[in-house]
Amino acid sequence: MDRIELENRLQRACKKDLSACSDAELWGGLLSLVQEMAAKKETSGGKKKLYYISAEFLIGKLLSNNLINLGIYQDVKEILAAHGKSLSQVEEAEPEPSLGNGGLGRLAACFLDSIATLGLNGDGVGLNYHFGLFKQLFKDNKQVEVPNPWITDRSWLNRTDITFDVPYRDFTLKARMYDILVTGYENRTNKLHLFDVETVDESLVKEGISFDKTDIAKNLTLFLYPDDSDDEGRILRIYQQYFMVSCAAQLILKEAAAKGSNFHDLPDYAVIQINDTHPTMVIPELIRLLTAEHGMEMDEAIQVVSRTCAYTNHTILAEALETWPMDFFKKAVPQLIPIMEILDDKVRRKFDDPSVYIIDKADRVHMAHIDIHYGFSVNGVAALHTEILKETELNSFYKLYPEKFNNKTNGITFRRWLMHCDPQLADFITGLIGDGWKKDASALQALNDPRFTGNIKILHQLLAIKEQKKEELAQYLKETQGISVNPASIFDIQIKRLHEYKRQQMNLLYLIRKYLEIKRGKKPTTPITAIFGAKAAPAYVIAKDIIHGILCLEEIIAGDADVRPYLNVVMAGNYNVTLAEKLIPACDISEQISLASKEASGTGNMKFMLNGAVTLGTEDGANVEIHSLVGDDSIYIFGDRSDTVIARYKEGSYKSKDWYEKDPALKEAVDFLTGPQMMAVGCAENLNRLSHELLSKDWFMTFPDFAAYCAAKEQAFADYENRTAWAVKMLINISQAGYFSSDRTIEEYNRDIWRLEQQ
Ligand code: 26V
Repeated sequence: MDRIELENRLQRACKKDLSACSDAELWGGLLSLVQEMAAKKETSGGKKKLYYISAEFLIGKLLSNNLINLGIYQDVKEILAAHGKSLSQVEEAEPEPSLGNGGLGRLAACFLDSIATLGLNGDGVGLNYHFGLFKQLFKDNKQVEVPNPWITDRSWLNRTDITFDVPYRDFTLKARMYDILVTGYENRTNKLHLFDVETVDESLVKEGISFDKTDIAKNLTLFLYPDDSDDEGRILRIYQQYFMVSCAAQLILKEAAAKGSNFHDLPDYAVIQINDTHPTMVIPELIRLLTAEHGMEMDEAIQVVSRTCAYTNHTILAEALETWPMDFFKKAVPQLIPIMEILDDKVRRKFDDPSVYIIDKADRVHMAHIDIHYGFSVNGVAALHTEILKETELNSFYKLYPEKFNNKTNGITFRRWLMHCDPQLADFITGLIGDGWKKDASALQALNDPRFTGNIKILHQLLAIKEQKKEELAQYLKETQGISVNPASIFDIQIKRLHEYKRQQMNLLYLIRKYLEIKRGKKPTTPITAIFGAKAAPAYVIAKDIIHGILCLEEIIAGDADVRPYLNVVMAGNYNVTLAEKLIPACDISEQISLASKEASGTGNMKFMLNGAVTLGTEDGANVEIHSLVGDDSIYIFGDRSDTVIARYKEGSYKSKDWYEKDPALKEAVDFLTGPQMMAVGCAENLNRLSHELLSKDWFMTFPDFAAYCAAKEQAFADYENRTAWAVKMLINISQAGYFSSDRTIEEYNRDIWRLEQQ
């Protein structure tokens, strides 16, 4: 479509002169235009289809991504500019759907983009949470949660005519399917199917994010991960999960039948990727439907379903591996119990090892065990993670089914995480090596060439782009959150879910130490801005205490004229995809400091690298692969390695107090947490609890890594001073990021697991 036609169509969609439109009106017009163009690229092509079922799809705002993928971004930007409008202002009018929590949900969104981009026949299936994950506010240096409504009159959601009945023990709910179009980059359009309950009632939410957890018909799709600190909250999760998978199973059978499947051949028509254990009930539900409603013999139904389902594990943290008491199923979905008992019984007849049973002695159902026994593929999400699954965490299963285990190192879509969030850098790269990298990310390797890494002018252009992004971030934080940051400082950024294993608390201890050092007169050559972004699960007490600690330090430094010019600590509020898109391009140092063995992969680490930040990290998750790609000189690796950590857990001998006693700098930082300055701005209960947790437990072993972390960080700050040498590190990181394109990951899923035809 040429520019004139595009302009005419946009004009028609907006129903008035573009110059006279508000940003919201322009957004609405672009929404209609994009929907129309995307729908034309829909294909139902392909006998076999992938169903990617996930509790989370952290899709972010969709306008720019869709404009890029439809190939009209630049034209639209220029058309708007000619009418005195700014596309980035128009983007601000779009609410961000918060249908995810972290990496797992964002990964699902990147995958949908790549599946469509590669021309594969695959849709996402999830839930239409009206308030998504909560919105985070800060009050008295503490996190406060409020609902995050995102469904406005006009939105990317399209209501469909497809409805299903979802049966529970005491009632049946009517489900309706809503679709969001998923555009591929210059390719086909797929769909994200989000199911909603017809009777949902937003007015059920009272104070903050609290609501009647027992009124399932009204509350089912209000929130993602409702508080599960009590049984009512936990059972609600079962209701939600069953709703999602029952709809998915009915949709899958309906679509397969429409294409001619007799269900004995279901694996020729459908493959299901189970994203972590939240959708696991799809296995017994499909078996139930095939036997009870379609007359298939139990044994065959189990066979058919096992050949259709594949499982991805995203964590080795014991508390995140779901097990549910049988009682919950009895209350909510008793129809699944006989099937789960049969599945368990078959396992018991075959294997003599209680660690692989589905139902344990305490009558709890181990969801991952269902996936592993009754799926045909089990994958981890980074090389180290898959090794740990095979050798440690899931070793008893690996011994039974070595052929099922495979690794699929995560990836990110370069459309959103480079072309959209840093167009200047994207153009700079294209100027150097052409635009082949947009379709084949491995082409970025051409940047690792002495013609570029040895060219001062090019290196300084790269630094100038980073400076520009830092300026833009500074302005954005000022405008949206009233936060001041100095763009001439080093931007050191840690953005991810708040969790003890990710060790934001270790970064906090470092910053306390730095604060005290500056107070004593040791000033950094270049000022440092440490930026955090993180939400803590509402019932996760220590995570909230860590946020409190960071916010208190932020206040202390802001009020200290001696230190303020040299060190700034900033906790940006309501961290989400939109904020990540601003923070990542502006970052100098990417904090990836999880306790080795605990971060399955990480995907933020990949986004930072692609945008020319240098990683400061442990040998954990995909950091290991980043390290081997960029080499020792372009990354800062520190701390104990996973085998040491795993051995220390096994020994059970770790005592944090010993480390505290023997490292005076660590002791001073820990003591500061409960010292008079923190107490003056903070709350004794939270600060004492945090300090006590570290001194009596420190389950994620921050103390043993603390000295090495500080040393590595100081080295990074020192190296930053040599600007051209630093720019070489940046360029090497960008040049090696191609491996982490989600297009590569999806090609591997398709080659090894899904086996869909490419169109
Ligand atoms: C578990 C739980 C348990 C309790 C309440 C809420 C909740 C929500 C999600 C989960 C599953 C956590 C799994 C997860 O998010 N894993 C992340 O997956 C990313 C994509 O593979 C990966 O990059 C991260 O390293 C991994 O932490």
